[in-house]
Order: sequence, then C-alpha cells, then structure tokens
Amino acid sequence: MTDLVLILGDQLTPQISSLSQASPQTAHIVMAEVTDEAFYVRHHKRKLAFTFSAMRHFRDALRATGWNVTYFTLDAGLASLREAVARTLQDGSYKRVLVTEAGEWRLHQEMRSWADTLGLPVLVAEDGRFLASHDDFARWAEGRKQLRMEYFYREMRKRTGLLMDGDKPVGGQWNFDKDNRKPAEASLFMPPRHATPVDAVTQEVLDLVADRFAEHPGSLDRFDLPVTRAEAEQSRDHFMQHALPGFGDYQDAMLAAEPLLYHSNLSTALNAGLLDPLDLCQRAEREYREGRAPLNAVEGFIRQILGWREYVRGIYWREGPDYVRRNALDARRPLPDFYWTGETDMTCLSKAIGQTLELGYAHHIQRLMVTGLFAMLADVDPFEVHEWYLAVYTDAYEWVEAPNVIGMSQFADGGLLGSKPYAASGAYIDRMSDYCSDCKYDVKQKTGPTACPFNALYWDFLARHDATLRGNPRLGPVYRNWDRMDADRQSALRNSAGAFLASL
Ligand code: FAD
Ligand code: DLZ
Ligand code: SF4
Repeated sequence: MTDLVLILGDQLTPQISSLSQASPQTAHIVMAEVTDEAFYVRHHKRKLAFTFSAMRHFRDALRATGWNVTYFTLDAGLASLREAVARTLQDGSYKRVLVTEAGEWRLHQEMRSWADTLGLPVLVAEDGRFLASHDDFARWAEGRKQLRMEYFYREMRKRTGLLMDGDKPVGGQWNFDKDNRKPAEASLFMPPRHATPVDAVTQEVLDLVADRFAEHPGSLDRFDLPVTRAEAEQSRDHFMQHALPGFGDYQDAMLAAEPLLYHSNLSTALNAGLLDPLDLCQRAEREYREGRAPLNAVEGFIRQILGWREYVRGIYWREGPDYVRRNALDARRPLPDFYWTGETDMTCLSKAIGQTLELGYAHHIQRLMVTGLFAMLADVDPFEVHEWYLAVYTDAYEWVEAPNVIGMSQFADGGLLGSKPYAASGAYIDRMSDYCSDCKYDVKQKTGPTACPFNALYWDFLARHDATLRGNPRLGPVYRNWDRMDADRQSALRNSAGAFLASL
C-alpha cells in the first residue's frame, strides 16, 4: 500500500476529498475513536453515541465496497488521531498520508505538524462538501466593508441557480423571512416525526457511552438519530413530505411540548457527511416546483443551508483561531450552573435547556432567543457560552457553532456577523412561544421579584453597554425609548436587574 487515508468522525462521505485521491488497490484507511476528540469538551452523551455509531457504520460500508480499513475503538486506548496514524504506519510501507481538512482550527493546526513528526508527506485536501470553497468565500468577501449574509446568499442563489427564474429570484423576492414568524398554538397540528430504530452496532455504542461517559451531560434515552446514509435519507424524505410545507410559517415559533415543530432535525447527519447540502436544497426546490410546498417554506429552508450554513463557515475560517476568544462587550460572568441542569424557575430556559439535555437538540430560535439571549443579557463570558454550545448539541462542530454563538448570539465579535445584538425582552419570548403561561415570573411585569427577569435585564444590558452600543444606528430608536424614561423608572429597572444578577 502506498497511501494511508485518515477519515475523521465528521467525514463520513464516500466522496470525501481524501478518498477520491486514492483507490482500494493502493490505499489503506484508518479511522479511530480517540480520547482527545471524545473529551476536548464535555460532549453530550448522544453526540458521542451518534459519532461512534455513525463511524462504525461507515467503516462497515467502506469494507463492503472493497476498502481495507483499520478501525480503533475507544477500548484500544489511543489518545489522538495522530497516534492512530502513527500506529497504522508501522504496519506497512506507506509513501504518504491523505486526509481531508478538519472542521476545527484546533485539529487543523495540529495536522500541520504531522508531516514532521510522522516523517512522511501529509496531504491535507480541501473539504469539497460545501457549496462555497475557501477561495469562493475569500473572493466574495474581498474589499467589502461589511460581510452580510443576505448578499452572500444572493450570490450563492445566482451561482447555483437554486430558486432562480433566469437571473431573477423565484417569486420576485430573494427572502421571505418576514412571512416566517408566525407564533405556534399548542393546538396546532404537528407533522409526524421520523425515528430511526437502534440496531446492534448502535446498541453496543450506547452501552459504551453509558459506561465510559457517565459524567458527561445529557441523556441516551430514546436514541433515534439516523447513523447511516440510507437512514439519513429516509429522515430527509420524511421531512420533505411531512414538515417542509409548514417550515416557513412556524420557523421562529417555540412550543414546550414540541421540540421540533416543523424543523428538519437534519443538521447532525448533514454535518457528519451523511447528507449532501446541494441535494437537500434541490429536493426542497422540487417540492415547491411540483406544488407540494409553498415558496416561503422552501426559500426559508434553502436560505438556512445555502446561505447561513455556508456563510458562517466562511466567517469561521476567515477570522482565524482566535475568533472564539472575542469578547467585544467584555462579558465576564461565569456560565450559570443551570445551563447544565435545566434547574431554573424561568420556564423558557428550563424547557429549552431540559430539551437540549434530553435530545442534544434545540431549534435555531431556542438557541438564539432563549439560551443565547439570556447569556448575552447577563454578560456571560462568551467563551464559556461557546464551550457549552459546542458540548451540548449533537450537530456542533466549531466551524458552524462558533460564528453562531460568538457572532450571532453573543455579539462578541462586535458586529462582524450581525448588524446589531439580538437583544429582546420577555415580550418576544411570550409572542413566539407558550412558555410564559407556565412560568413563576410574570412576563408583563417589568420590575420587582416576580417580574420576568428578561424585561429588566434587557434595559440594563443596553444601559450597561451604552458606550459601545449607542452609536449603532439600528439601536437608535431603542436608546431614544430608554432616554424618554424618567430617572426613577430607569433606576427601578437597573436595580431589578442588579438584584436578579446578584442572585445567579
Ligand atoms: P432546520 O431549522 O431544519 O434548518 C435546516 C438546516 O439549515 C439545518 O439542518 C442546518 O444545517 C442549516 N442551518 C439553519 N440555521 C443555520 C445557521 N444559523 N447556521 C448554520 N446552518 C444553519 N447549527 C449547527 O449545525 N451546529 C451548531 O453547532 C450550531 N450552533 C448554533 C448555536 C447558536 C447560538 C445558534 C443561534 C445557532 C446554531 N446553529 C448550529 C444553527 C441552527 O440552530 C441549527 O443548524 C439548527 O437548529 C439545526 O436544526 P435543524 O436541522 O432542525 O434545522
Ligand atoms: C466529535 C467527535 C468525537 C466525539 N469523537 C471522535 C473520534 O473519536 N474520532 C474522530 O475521528 N472524530 C471524532 N469526532 C469528530 C471530530 O471531533 C471532528 O472531526 C473534529 O472536531 C473536526 O471537525
Ligand atoms: Fe421566560 Fe420571562 Fe416568559 Fe418566564 S415570563 S418564560 S422567564 S420570558
């Protein structure tokens, strides 16, 4: 054998660039469950089980198509992926190591030193599973004062031809976001959900994770994530048929008893390489063109994948490894313990966190406008917030998690990703969810011990960060409202927020 190909746990795609440069006749593959990857954050148990089960299924699929694969399970006791490569190199006379670039700076930087320490060439190929390459993003970003997602998205629509009629967007509009903000009623009919049954490979992994990762957050109960390409495709088809038509209308809605609503829950499979982003967008477009799903749903879904997903990845690699340490608002509070337990009287937080610990899943608005919003209003250290998100969601890898957390939800990059902080009071959560009707706090009350904490925190946040945020043109009207309040009202709000923060 001349080539040793390393495949990482989120590179489970038969056409991955490292493999497409090799052939079963001349290459050997190595995959490994290693402690460095398993412990670099306190991954949710479900994320660990998903990763190991999907890796083991991918190993079996590779072997079935003629590849030789060395696979180290966690029991082999290897610390790192480098060690797995070094160990396998001892068993042959290889000429080079092939690997597709990692999705996190941490590992990407480490790989740069491998050629020296392993003593043979290590070819790191670009990850071709994205619709915009590093060069595409760099070309788009070049010379722009602001890197706004909307303009990137329009460019991507034109380039891919998705939802285009010639050079015009289908429906005469690029973006139907304003049609995607309906609150959901608890009585709303919900689409049936797809659950993948647990097979013997997954069961073995569930036992391993329960045994070896008992201290990690989250539950393994009712594990139902797809762990093979075929299962992920079934999940995809089920979503397209049952939930995509309602995806647009209720995209921003939150219901305590319905974690998924009309969301796809496909991000975990997609990020691990079990699904293809272009294929997902094309299938969604077909649902619209053939009259089975409305335009606001299909455009909304395509925008998340073709727009947001590609855009945040571009930002992550462009901004470099220190991006996760940005802290534009100088927020220093430790992450409250209830993020790891869900034990708080604030129903919105206890439901969103409880659901996260149960499933390793929360949809976008829960992540942005409940857990993210609270952390930002309470001045929680963005790096701690980032580590929490990276740990608790089954779809979390830094390339996609960090820009969403550091940039979009915490405004810790000072406005690179979003033109203003996503700050809101309890009224927003009340409008978009059914959480407040079952809460100890009163969302209509602004100050005092029984008032919704988000209300005073919202104004206190704006007052605390006056020097940094007042100049933001999009916050002008909000600061004018603050200025119009009399001094007593202002100090009541600030005292209420101060008392709450002190109690955390
Ligand atoms: P759907 O609502 O069905 O959306 C369809 C697909 O669009 C998703 O599967 C996902 O691939 C993509 N998508 C949607 N929104 C985004 C976005 N903002 N950025 C990138 N892709 C997007 N997504 C992750 O994949 N991993 C993360 O670690 C992650 N962390 C986040 C942290 C915060 C604070 C926020 C606000 C968002 C985060 N997101 C992350 C984006 C988004 O919340 C998830 O992609 C989505 O909730 C996954 O659920 P779904 O598959 O049901 O998505
Ligand atoms: C997430 C994860 C975990 C928990 N374990 C492994 C592992 O043991 N072996 C592996 O190859 N990959 C794992 N992964 C995925 C990697 O962490 C991921 O490839 C990097 O973070 C780069 O995106
Ligand atoms: Fe959350 Fe406030 Fe509503 Fe309670 S009242 S659920 S704390 S927004």
